[in-house]
Amino acid sequence: MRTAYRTCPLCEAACGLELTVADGEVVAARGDREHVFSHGFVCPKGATFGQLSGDPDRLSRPLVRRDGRHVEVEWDEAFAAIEAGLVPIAKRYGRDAVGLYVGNPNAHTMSGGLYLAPLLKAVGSRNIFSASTVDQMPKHVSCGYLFGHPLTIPVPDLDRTDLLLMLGANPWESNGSLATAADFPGRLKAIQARGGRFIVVDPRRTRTAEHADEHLFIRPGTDAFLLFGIVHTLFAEDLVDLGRLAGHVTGVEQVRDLAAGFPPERVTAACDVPAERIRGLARELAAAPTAAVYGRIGTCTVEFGTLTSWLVDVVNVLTGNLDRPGGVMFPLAPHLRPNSRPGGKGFRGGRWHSRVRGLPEVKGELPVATLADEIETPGDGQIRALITVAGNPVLSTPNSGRLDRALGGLDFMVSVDPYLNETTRHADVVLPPADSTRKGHYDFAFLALSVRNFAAYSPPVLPPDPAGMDECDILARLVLLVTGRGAGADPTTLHEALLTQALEKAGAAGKRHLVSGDGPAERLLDVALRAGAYGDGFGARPGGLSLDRLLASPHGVDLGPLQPRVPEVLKTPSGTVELYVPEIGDEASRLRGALDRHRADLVLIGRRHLRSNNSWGHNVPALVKGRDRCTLQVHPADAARLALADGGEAQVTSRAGGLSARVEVTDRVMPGVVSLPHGWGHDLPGTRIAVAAAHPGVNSNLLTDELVVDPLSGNSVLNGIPVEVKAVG
Ligand SMILES: Nc1nc2c(c(=O)[nH]1)N[C@H]1C(S)=C(S)[C@@H](COP(=O)(O)OP(=O)(O)OC[C@H]3O[C@@H](n4cnc5c(=O)[nH]c(N)nc54)[C@H](O)[C@@H]3O)O[C@H]1N2
Ligand SMILES: Nc1nc2c(c(=O)[nH]1)N[C@H]1C(S)=C(S)[C@@H](COP(=O)(O)OP(=O)(O)OC[C@H]3O[C@@H](n4cnc5c(=O)[nH]c(N)nc54)[C@H](O)[C@@H]3O)O[C@H]1N2
Ligand code: SF4
Ligand SMILES: [Mo]
Repeated sequence: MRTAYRTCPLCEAACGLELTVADGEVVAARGDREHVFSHGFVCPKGATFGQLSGDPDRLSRPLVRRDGRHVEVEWDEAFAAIEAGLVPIAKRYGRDAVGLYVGNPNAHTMSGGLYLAPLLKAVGSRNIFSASTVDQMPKHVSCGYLFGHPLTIPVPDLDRTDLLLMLGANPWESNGSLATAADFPGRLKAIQARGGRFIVVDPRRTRTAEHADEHLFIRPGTDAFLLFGIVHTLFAEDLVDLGRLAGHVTGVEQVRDLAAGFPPERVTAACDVPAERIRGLARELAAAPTAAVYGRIGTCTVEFGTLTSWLVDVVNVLTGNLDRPGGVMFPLAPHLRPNSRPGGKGFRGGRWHSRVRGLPEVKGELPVATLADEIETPGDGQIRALITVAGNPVLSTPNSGRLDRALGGLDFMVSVDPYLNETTRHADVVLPPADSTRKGHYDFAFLALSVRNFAAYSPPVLPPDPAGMDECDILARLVLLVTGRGAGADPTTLHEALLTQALEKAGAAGKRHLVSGDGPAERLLDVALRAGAYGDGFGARPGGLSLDRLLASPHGVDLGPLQPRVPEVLKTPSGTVELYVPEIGDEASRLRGALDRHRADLVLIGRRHLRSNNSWGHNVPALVKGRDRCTLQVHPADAARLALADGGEAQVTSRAGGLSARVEVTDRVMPGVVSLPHGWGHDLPGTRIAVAAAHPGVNSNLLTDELVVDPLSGNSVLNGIPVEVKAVG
């Protein structure tokens, strides 16, 4: 028996785990009490780290489809099958004929942070899709406009704020997103304990809402009205005060003009929040010593996602809370460097458009809502082969019934994934990466979104499985394969080329001999850390960060509370926070037009449960035990009106499709709103996920509509879907 420490890779909270290892297995996981950031916090998912890694359904060898069945093969054979299937398609039809979909866990692996970009570049296709367009793309776009770069995202300074307004987030279940905060619930309770408040705006009375000082129900998809009502009030009552940001902000007058069309009396009927309460929120945010507005999934996966995300930060700016302690602030991750000076090229989306629907590119990718169009529609640039890496779009993207059928029509498909599931069952070749116990971990994505600056690296807990392959090697071999260097090419070639590139970029071309790290990802991390904001500069700043320093600090290294970073952090052409761009003006006009829009009788929203993890936690018995969680929540008044009985079946239909679900009558949802969680629907044939298949639930994305997107980001609309519900039997 021995103890090992490792960051939990399952959600954005980045908790430190204390693992017990016996006989080459992780037999227990609990919170690491000495961890500098999570201080012993763990949730039920993190506690199953060992079971998830040791899941008997997890693939240990590649699969190749023969005569409609997936059979295990050796790695070389699998790569040879990919070369034979994929390369001729790219040669014959061009690069765009190969599409890629990359999913959420890529944000939680070192291979995703380091080897995905080279793979996308090597394939060279415009048909790149990711889970970002069913998630946070609106925030990237709004931050791109405001601060000049889509990754310059401010996070609420939870540990110091006096007032937190949270819209469309349920961190009591999700543990937080675009705000890495281990023990998010504890940090919220601490706000109250120090005399502050937090307010939740949500169409459901969530667990977070139950703990809040106030919960306001809001009609799904209408947060932009509420927020514009707040902005209107800030101007009307002369409450705008930019604080220390004065001189660093442009466009205030244009925002005033846009907000003129949204007085609280006018927006209240659309969003169902009383006008007096909207005004009150504006006054409270302006008066609080410090305040932060934070919006998440419920503000992004809606028709006005970018406008709503923009409004969140506009309120932060206008109340003087951007970039000050207790407001919203910009983290500085250890593998990154501050900018040398403010100003830059700024951000632009729509550099190209999707072939079939003309939807704009953003951050080099196209909206996943149009993936099925690109596969189904014949012509130049049609997707004939698909590569998926850590994604399950058959459960996670809108109108996924259609996508499921489209995947069946591909000429060739490769999936890098540890499971044979709803998506990968369509693959001709499945390449399963080594599990989390056998790989190192560093959070490239989430340390740049953390509410406190810190650094942590975890080495592999167990030695490599001789029959397995690390995901960096898998992705490297795919890169070499698609660039014509053969199925058998040695991945070391690419590892070394990337290291040389990284050293050059860090201005450390001659320092190769100083780099440490056992694996290729570790060596790249060492370079990034040593050249980063707190780095040792390859010896120039003794005591600074390096891989060795993190290896010697299994509980992480605390780097202190967030620091003000304006103006250095701004990459807009003017070097200021640019509140106004014409694209936003157009969206505000469109929102005006929606003020008096007809309201559907019933709209669908999603929800998350503490023991879920999008679509792939459901094969762990401890995470699915107990009552069926995949129920359709219906308000008692709607249930009465529609003659729906608690525990009975209901048929739910939308423009996109239909399904039947078990009804749960509850006043947790507001009237006119029904809720069904996503990530379920594990009863499709041809999968190898026994536990999940025994608890299948239904796929809520059979109902979501791929034809409606947030125009500026291309993000899918997954909340506020008009539906009809009828009792069955
Ligand atoms: N209706 C509705 N739909 C939603 C949402 C919603 O709120 N409502 N939320 C959306 C959001 S926020 C997201 S992020 C997406 C997620 O969408 P996806 O990323 O497409 O789906 P996941 O369920 O996260 O699937 C992850 C896949 O990665 C595999 N995997 C796990 N670990 C690894 C690994 O280390 N390496 C590799 N290669 N594969 C791995 C799993 O087996 C699984 O197949 O879903 C979205 N869909
Ligand atoms: N347990 C668990 N944790 C997870 C995940 C998981 O699947 N399970 N997924 C992870 C991922 S990939 C992500 S992106 C994060 C997401 O993290 P969160 O954003 O915190 O996710 P949710 O719990 O879905 O909370 C979204 C809330 O928005 C509400 N909502 C829906 N529509 C609207 C609307 O129009 N307006 C407002 N104001 N609210 C609305 C919903 O009722 C819900 O309570 O969670 C991560 N953590
Ligand atoms: S909150 Fe997230 S990071 Fe922490 S233990 Fe749970 S799943 Fe892991
Ligand atoms: Mo997500």
